[in-house]
Amino acid sequence: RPMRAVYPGSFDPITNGHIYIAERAAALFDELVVSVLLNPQKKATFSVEERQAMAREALSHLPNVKVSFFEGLLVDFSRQERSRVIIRGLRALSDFEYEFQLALMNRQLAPDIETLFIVTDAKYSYLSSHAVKEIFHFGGPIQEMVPPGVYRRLRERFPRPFH
Ligand code: COD
Repeated sequence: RPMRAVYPGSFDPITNGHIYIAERAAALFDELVVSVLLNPQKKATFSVEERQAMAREALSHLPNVKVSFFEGLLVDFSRQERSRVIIRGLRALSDFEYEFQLALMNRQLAPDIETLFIVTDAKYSYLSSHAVKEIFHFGGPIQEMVPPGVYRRLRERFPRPFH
């Protein structure tokens, strides 16, 4: 049976840091499912459809990657996808506390599912979806931080004279 992993996240929007993790995970597994969280309680900048479209476009060079979305518990989605591996990216030490809690919680819910951490590239260690949106709002350059499709959608979404 092919080895499959799930890479979950908000991806609001996908950044070059996320893409880097997806590329490395796709090289390790037969199939990688990048899955966007649909959470009506958590206000996202982009709809789940937009977030999937941006991720699909940005990952189209990886033939063994599929983009989808999930609702509810991540471990339930992983089981449904027949994956026993959850991929997460690690940036600085500040990610650790949250990621550690998430991984232990998921292990308690599903002991057979493993969380696998992939360390980011140094050049993406400061990069987050939140930072990209904030820099964009204040007119800063984000072209090196996100794929072209994300840059275009940000400009469409938040038209400003200086963009
Ligand atoms: N370089 C490398 N990795 C990065 C970078 C970067 N520059 N930026 C982000 N990442 C990593 C993050 O560390 C994370 O591992 C992943 O990429 C996705 O990041 P985000 O921010 O888009 O996604 P999150 O952290 O908001 O995703 C949280 C989940 C959706 C996984 C989580 O909330 C969840 O599973 N929710 C469903 C309910 C559930 O099952 N909860 C668990 C029990 S408490």
